[in-house]
Amino acid sequence: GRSALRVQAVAEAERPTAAKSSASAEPVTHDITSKLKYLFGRNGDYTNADAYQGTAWSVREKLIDSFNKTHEHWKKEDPKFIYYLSAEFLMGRSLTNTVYNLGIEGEYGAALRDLGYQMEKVADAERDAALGNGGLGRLAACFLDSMATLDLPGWGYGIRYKYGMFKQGLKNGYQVEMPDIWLTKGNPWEVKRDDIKFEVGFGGRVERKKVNGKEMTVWTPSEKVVAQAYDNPIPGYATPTTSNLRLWDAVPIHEFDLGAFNAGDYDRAMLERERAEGISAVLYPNDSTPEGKELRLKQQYFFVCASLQDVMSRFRAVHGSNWEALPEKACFQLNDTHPTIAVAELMRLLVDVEGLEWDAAWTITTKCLNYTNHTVMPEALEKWPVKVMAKMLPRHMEIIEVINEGWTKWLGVHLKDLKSEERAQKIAAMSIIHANPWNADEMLVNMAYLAVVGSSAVNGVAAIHSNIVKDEILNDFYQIFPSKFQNKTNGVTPRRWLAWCNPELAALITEALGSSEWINDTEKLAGLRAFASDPAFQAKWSAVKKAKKAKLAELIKKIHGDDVNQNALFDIQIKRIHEYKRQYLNVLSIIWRYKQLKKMTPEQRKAAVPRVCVIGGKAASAYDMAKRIIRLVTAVGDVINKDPETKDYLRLYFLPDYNVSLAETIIPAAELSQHISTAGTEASGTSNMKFQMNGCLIIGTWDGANIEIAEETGVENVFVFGVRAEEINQLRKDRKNFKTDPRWDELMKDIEGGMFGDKDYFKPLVDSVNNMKVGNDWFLLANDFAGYLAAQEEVDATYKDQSEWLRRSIMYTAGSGKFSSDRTIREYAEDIWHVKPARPSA
Ligand code: H53
Repeated sequence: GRSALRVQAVAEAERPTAAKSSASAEPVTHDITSKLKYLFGRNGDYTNADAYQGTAWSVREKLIDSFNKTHEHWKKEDPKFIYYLSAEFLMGRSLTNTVYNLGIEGEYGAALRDLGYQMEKVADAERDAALGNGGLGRLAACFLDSMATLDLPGWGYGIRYKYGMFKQGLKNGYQVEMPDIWLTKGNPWEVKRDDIKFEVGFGGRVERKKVNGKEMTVWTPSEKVVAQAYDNPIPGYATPTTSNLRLWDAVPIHEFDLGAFNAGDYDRAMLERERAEGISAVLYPNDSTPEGKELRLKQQYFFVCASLQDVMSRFRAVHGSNWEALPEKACFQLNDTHPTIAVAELMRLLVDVEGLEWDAAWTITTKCLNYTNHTVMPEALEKWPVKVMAKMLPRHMEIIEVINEGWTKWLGVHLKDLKSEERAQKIAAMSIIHANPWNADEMLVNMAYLAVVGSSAVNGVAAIHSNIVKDEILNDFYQIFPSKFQNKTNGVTPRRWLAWCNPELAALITEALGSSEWINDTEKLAGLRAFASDPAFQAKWSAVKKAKKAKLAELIKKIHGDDVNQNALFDIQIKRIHEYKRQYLNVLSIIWRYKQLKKMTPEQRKAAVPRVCVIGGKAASAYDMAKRIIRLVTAVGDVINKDPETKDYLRLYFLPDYNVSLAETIIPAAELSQHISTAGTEASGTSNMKFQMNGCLIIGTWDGANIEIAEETGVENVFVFGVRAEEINQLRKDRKNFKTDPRWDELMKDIEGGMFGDKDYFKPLVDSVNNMKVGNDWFLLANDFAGYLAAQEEVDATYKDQSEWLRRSIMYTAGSGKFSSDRTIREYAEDIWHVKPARPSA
């Protein structure tokens, strides 16, 4: 059965020798070995990687049982579904999450022990499913976990990339990128649906024709591919519900172009295959910056087209062509602008294929769709050239033109009280199709505008961000549709990001609170506040942190060969490398710390708080500045980690190939984490929430979800510094009048002068922030530098008082209840989706 998880079991599973009833483990042991025998032809003498395969293929069957039960139930009940359309799902590993969510970790842990293995090591053999870049993709994965846990009928829809996020290596301290070949050993977590395939077309021509006496538009694509479905079951926690992530693989229409093959034109026959497979081949490695590549638009249309057809075909099977009722049975969440072509595609399917009148189709479309904006940077919103769209999706371009005509006409009426010139300006500013501001000859389709016009609800992802969306980015639209705009502060799943990645802390929390109910009711974590100042509890809390630090130290040793001081403050910044996230500012403060240590006498140094600084994150392959920042981190690390005078007090390590599973090791070990984006630039951030849950103190700016985290934790417990979002426009304008701190000037000279070598390579980095003219230092590092150093001093002072530090640490976890994605998903379900739980019987 699927019992509610007892954290006691988690703690027990951790102990390698804990003798649990092997009677219950025996059938599982047998199942694992027979999987190895009959699926892989193996007989004994297994590696951890083998044990992983056997275990995963065995667990898969339990997962599918649960999946089938859930979907039988949903089929019978026919509830309204939410479909989460996302170009990215950053799932990470599945084994641990699956056994814990299904409540079968006890049996499987025991079975593996009987076979002589440890679950943790076996789980470590799994490759991450890295079908996403960063925050946006991981958010989608957390949302799936919460939707299933809350029994909400809902699926994710996306692309089954053959190559996910690239693997990052370091060569002489520079980033190198390697392909993520993640499917070579098979994927036990997916089910290929040979019966679920849809055609997706591109290019070609559009004609008006009489079909059965009715004037219709017929699109004849010049190129077609098939979208092949793969289902990835998503187990909820402490519920029989297992939902689904359906990913599409692009395959050729004809296995071979037989005509060409018979004529001996082998190359041409293979071309179709290559072209089709190219669509789902690789994830674009960009995070929060658009990649205006045609293939990217093709990917977007590919998965949206297949997903909409799939939903409509299931609807048709039950409700026939009663499309007016579609919004009562289905709604879609557009995760950023990436799936926005859905607005035009749903119109096309309803009007051209199903024969509905335009206005009826428009009502249905706008009722079904909702849009989440995830970025404040206007240049990061997708805009596709009309030329590209018209060539690749000629019918969609027409539809968008008609939508825009109707929209601008409606605006004209709505704004009739404005003076005609002003009205014309407003309409031009809100037109979905507009000229490229940098190239007046080029017309663009603004995908965010299309999404807003085509949706019922538009939301931002943290309070400050939603306000910026309303007041700046989409202000014109907000003026017209104030009630469309909402906030849904992001969240993370407390299963993966606390209970499963930190079972020791989970066990302690459960012991203190007297139950493990907090795992799906995180508001209960507030009960920890009562223990925050209790010395005995602090001692236990600290012991867990120490154990997790030891694990991270082991990892650093494995990667860099160095032993680090485990009593040092573990100071972490892990996220995509981006100028707005300001890893550079972090490095500058580390250099400053190093220089201070160098000036001290050995006695003075002994009084300093030792730190182990860790930075990790990938740079988009074409993002030159980000790559230089990585090199600066490694170069500074090379100098300070070897310096015999200071190396006991300060280290800096770059951990390559930061991904979900690495985060699961790093976050529980962190004591201080850095979220130091320029105020008003990070839409939300979600790793900040994961650190908070794990009792890690935050040094951060007044930005994104940091603000709400500080409010929940007590602002006085957070190291806040820096300018406020309202100030940045003015500060940017005043750039040339800004007087830099003398310490800043010194650091710039150090880097420029070659203190860390590679001075030519670092020159553009120095120039990007150090030349006090308008436009330089766009992210205001110089403005925040002094405040940041002061906040760092406060960190040191607080760390010296361990009981105060531990009190704060407990207060962080206690204040993290709001940041469960269960809360976020409940809000989406109630305020936007209007979907209700539908739990199958156990
Ligand atoms: O989305 C996260 C936010 C984070 C934001 C991130 C994001 C991407 O990862 C990619 C594209 C994009 O527009 C935004 O940068 O602040 O927490 C989830 O909402």
